[in-house]
Amino acid sequence: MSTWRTAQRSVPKDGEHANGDAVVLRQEQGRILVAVIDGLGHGEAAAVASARASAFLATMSLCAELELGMQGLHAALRGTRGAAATVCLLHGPTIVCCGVGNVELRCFGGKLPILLSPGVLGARVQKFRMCRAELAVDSRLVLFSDGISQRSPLETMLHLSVEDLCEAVIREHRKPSDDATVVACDLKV
Ligand SMILES: [Mn+2]
Repeated sequence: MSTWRTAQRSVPKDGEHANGDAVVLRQEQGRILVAVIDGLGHGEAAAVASARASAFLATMSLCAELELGMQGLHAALRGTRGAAATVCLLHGPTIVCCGVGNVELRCFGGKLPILLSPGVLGARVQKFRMCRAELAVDSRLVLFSDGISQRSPLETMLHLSVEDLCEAVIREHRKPSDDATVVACDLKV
C-alpha cells in the first residue's frame, strides 16, 4: 500500500461533551493501522475506556501478529467499562482485521469476509476471530460505530471523496442517541 487517503468524523451523543468513541490512524514503515473504538455506552466512563484503548493502539507494534495486539488491547481495557473495537492492519495489499463487538467494517472494491467476534474488550472475549484478505488495487474501507445507522447506503456514496463521505454519513445517518464515528480510507496498492 504505497499511498492512502483517509478521513474521519466523530461526534458525541446529543447533549454530551465527552465522546466515548475514538479513532486511531497510524502509518509506519509501509504499515497502516486503522481502528474505531466504541467505549460501552456514552459519557465520561465510555471516554475513559476509549482513551485507554487509543493509548494502547498508539504504541502497539504494527509488525506483531494482530491477534496478540487484540489480546493486549483486551488486557489494557480491564478495569474500565469496556469497549467494542474493530482494528485493521494493512501491509501491501494484505489486510488483517479483527472486530470485537459491533464496530462495522465495509470494504468496497474487494471482498473482506470479516466476522465480528462477540464480547466486550476488557470484560469477556471468548475468541478473537481474525480475518485476512488481499485487497484490490483501489479499495475503500469504511468503519463506523453503532451511532451510525446500519442501513447507511454507503454503496451509493462511492463517488464521494472520503471527506465528503464522512460528512454525509454523519449528517444523514447519525443516531443522536449515541456517539457516532465514521472513518473512510482509500487505499492505492
Ligand atoms: Mn455506541
